Amino acid sequence: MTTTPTVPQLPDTKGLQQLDAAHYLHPFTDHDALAQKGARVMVRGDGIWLWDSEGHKVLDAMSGLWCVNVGYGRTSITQAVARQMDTLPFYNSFFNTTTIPAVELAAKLASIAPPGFSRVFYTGSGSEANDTNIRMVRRYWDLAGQPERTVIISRRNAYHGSTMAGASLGGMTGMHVQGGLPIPGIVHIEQPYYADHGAGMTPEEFGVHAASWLEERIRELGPDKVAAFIGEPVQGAGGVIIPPSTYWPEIRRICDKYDILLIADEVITGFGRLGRWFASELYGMRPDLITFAKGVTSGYVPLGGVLVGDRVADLLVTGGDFNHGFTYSGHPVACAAALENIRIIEEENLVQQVADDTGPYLQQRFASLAAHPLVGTAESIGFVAGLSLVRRKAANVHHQERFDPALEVGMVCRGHMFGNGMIMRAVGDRMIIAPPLIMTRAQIDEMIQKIRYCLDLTLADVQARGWM
Ligand code: PXG
Repeated sequence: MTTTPTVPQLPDTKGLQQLDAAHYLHPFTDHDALAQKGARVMVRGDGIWLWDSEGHKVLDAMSGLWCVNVGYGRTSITQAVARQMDTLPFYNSFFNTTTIPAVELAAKLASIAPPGFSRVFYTGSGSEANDTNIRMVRRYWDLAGQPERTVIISRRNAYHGSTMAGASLGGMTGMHVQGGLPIPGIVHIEQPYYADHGAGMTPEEFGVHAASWLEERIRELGPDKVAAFIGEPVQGAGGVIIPPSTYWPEIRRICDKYDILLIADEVITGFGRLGRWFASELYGMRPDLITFAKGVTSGYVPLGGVLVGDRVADLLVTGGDFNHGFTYSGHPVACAAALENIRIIEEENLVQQVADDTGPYLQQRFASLAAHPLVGTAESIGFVAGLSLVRRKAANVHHQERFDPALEVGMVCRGHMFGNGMIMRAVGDRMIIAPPLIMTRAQIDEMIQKIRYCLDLTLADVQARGWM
């Protein structure tokens, strides 16, 4: 008879790291550097906490990768998944068939989506969903009798995924230089980042100005060539870039003027992260299509898709076959996980809690970090937040002095965070978080305390290196 040990056995970290280095190609990773350090092995999660293979407890302020909205350890999701696996682990939605979870989730999504969205197309990820968007808007314009409308306009420093189309829609130069991207038919305008481009303007003036770059580009291309504009309501992977309040309404006005479709990529901002089911509602975007993934299942099982607004859907459903789809479109297990995840978000009132209580509290506490000698600005909206590390502070953001990017101060800061039980990401010199939506006020206090402590360590480190 075997006995259950009361203290869980720690796995063989060194052995796992060696196997990892020998066999596992990680996403976005310098493998030589990783092999020297050895990968950190995560073994368990509960609530907002993770434990690694050496027994360290870590506050996961990134919700995994912007996705574990309801936190770790939700046994009702694992049970829903197990039940569906036992009943019907897979069936497809091709050839005039469907499955119960796929239908029920589609109806549920229609009920929480903004007005004018009654249909969904499922994918396995956010990248596939954005590929779907390109195919769908081009199909739409074909059916609408304007097949020459093919160009999609996106923005620099946007992130829309890592497939050929996703990376092309994205505006990451580091991705474009590898593999001859972007693919044809995708062009980029500048991002609405006030600190970089708003000198001499108020944020509100800058929002309208940044939107005018879209109109300029439409006129250059010819409005009859442009199919759609795509943007994240708040840029996530680009460093939590929060646009001025005037930006999206002006973008919508321009899209209306030239009859261009608007795609809101809500892979990060959906499912309560900004205190609304979808951030488009917060910003008055009124998009035609909404990309989703991540928070739809809280990352427990992969799922993504496109919420299709009635303008596009009405033409698509009467236009004959749309020759597009994936083996795992509407995967019943993923849909079962999503249904239970959404049920939890509703039962625990998490969207409202972020909107009315913990979101404003995080905003106030996070803003207090701007007093730190190393921090230029610190801003948040809902449950995403970012701060800029600067060499010399100034009340006017455009008078602050930044660090030489080659010093990689953000990575130094990230090292102190990771080394002290705190997951806070670095994007250049911006330090960013996106905590699980279940985080309480007391946990926000604990997190801010950890961040401040690690900023102190970074400051001492940067001064010791003579960088400041
Ligand atoms: N759109 C947005 C807005 C995203 O943030 C995707 C699409 C692609 O989703 P998939 O499921 O294909 O990964 C994302 C993904 C980072 C980071 O470094 C962010 C993402 C993915 C990987 C890393 O912040 N976002």
